[in-house]
Amino acid sequence: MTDPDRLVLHGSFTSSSSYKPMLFLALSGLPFSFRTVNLKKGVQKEPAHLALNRYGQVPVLQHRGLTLVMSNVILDYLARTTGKFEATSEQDRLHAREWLAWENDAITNVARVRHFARFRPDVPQQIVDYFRPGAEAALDFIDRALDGRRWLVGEQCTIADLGCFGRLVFMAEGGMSLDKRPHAAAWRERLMAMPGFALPYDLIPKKDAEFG
Ligand SMILES: N[C@@H](CCC(=O)N[C@@H](CS)C(=O)NCC(=O)O)C(=O)O
Repeated sequence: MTDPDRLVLHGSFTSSSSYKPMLFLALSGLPFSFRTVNLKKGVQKEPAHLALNRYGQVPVLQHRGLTLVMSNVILDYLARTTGKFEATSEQDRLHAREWLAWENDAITNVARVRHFARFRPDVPQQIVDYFRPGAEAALDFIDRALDGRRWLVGEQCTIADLGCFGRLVFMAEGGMSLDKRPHAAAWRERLMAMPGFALPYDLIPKKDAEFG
């Protein structure tokens, strides 16, 4: 009998969208179960997974009889229900969600370029070239936003930081970097110094796993 209070995250080790809630859980030290979804084999399009996620994607979080999809909805839920990585004022809580909405518009270009580079050699170069300026502009925007700041919102790390960093984490696989973006690079160092931090290939298992 599954404990309804136990968090269950369905995801994939190659997925930045899965990494976002996975990073939240790892940094929080919360116990959870991980269920792997093999994207290469197309398990995300099979009826059992579509019953959880109508979009045929990862991640999915199950908790207390609820089924949540969309990584930023999951981050919002985790922050609200656990109080971790939540901003302290109502204005900052709204700002954190504003960053997540922007991330979904803009940093998604970074994920797209990386996706084509890593998984879709069949995609014509012109298509990748179309998305690359938007990806680079998103990285520049984050860098400027962090000039003089430790975190995107308030004085502490919030879901805004985890969501934005989690989505851009695979940028090197798409030929992008923070090398000439010192404020964003320092922010990444701060994240990487947090207890429990790990990069996706070290954090997300290839098999089902229990954490805590
Ligand atoms: N907006 C969604 C994006 C989810 C997404 O793109 N997931 C990818 C992996 S990062 C996926 O499941 N791809 C497999 C597919 O679309 O078939 C979120 O934030 O959760």
